[in-house]
Amino acid sequence: MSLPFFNSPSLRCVHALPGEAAPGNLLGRIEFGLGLPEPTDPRHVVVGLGALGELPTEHWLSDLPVRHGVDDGFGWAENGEVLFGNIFVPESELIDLERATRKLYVRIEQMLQRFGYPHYLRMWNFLAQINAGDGDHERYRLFSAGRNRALALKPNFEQALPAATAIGTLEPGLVVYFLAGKQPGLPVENPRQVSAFHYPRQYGPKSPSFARATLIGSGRQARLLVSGTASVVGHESRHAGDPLRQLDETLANVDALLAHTLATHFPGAQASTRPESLKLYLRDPAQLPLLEARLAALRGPQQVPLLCLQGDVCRHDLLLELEAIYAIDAAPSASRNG
Ligand code: 3EB
Repeated sequence: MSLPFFNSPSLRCVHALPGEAAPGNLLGRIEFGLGLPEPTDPRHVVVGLGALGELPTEHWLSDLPVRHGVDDGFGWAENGEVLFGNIFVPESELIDLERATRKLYVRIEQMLQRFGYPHYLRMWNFLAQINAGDGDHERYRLFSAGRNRALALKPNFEQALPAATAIGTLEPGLVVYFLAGKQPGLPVENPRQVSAFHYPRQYGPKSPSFARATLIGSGRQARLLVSGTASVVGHESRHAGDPLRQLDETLANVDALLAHTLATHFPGAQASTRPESLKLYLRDPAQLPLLEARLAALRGPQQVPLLCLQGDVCRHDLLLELEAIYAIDAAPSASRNG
């Protein structure tokens, strides 16, 4: 079967050791840890989160040749199908966090247009002290409002939102990295969850602008880029204080998202999903041992790479968040000729 969207990046995400030479051309390398030196290669990103396992680095690799450079303060790399971009904004430029975020996202939008990759696919946001500030002055809410004000400049922006992650770091400043496409991906929502862009007022003056997942790829080789997913059902946080129950609720959310994706976008196809890479953000690293059996089961017999990081989730009562990439293997639908 073929899908009504085409973004078939020869793109892989690999979790590995920093020095481990992964085969392929490098689009981006994200290193997680505290006190790491500032990168010099524009494709390298450093994020101030404690790495809890032995795989502290995420590589985005491509089979196609990659060009890279620096533009308007962004490190960038492109392969003709996708653009990887990244930027670090120091705390001194975040005094008015909402305005700074709005300006940053406007610059990102301009960059996508300038480079000819107008479609957001996936955004990662790492913000220091994400839960600091009360009520609507919480830093996450200010960030969220600024992001919304920038993205809402586009008509129908809620129909083309990217999958995203927003996590609190232990080091100052804001790190954003992203993937954008020449062709659009397909945003996917989760039937168990109110769309984040429709969250009610109680979570802030502007709702968070992201999709639950982005479907990319075509036909038989599709991938689902799953947003940071937490123990949120409807719009409410569940199981405050209980990390194991929060993980189970999170896994139920991911399962529902996968089932919904297959039912909606691969009807009648013999489609199955398998995880390719996983990332867990955990507020309190002391809780990791409690979760290990569940995580091993999630990784499956192949023991899919799982990157475990210490980070703050954007609501006080959420203890953990999981993001993932799933491959979707679909046999040609019986009603078509291949
Ligand atoms: C949630 O479901 C959890 O603001 O970009 C997850 C993923 C969350 C991304 C974001 C927030 C974001 O609302 C929080």
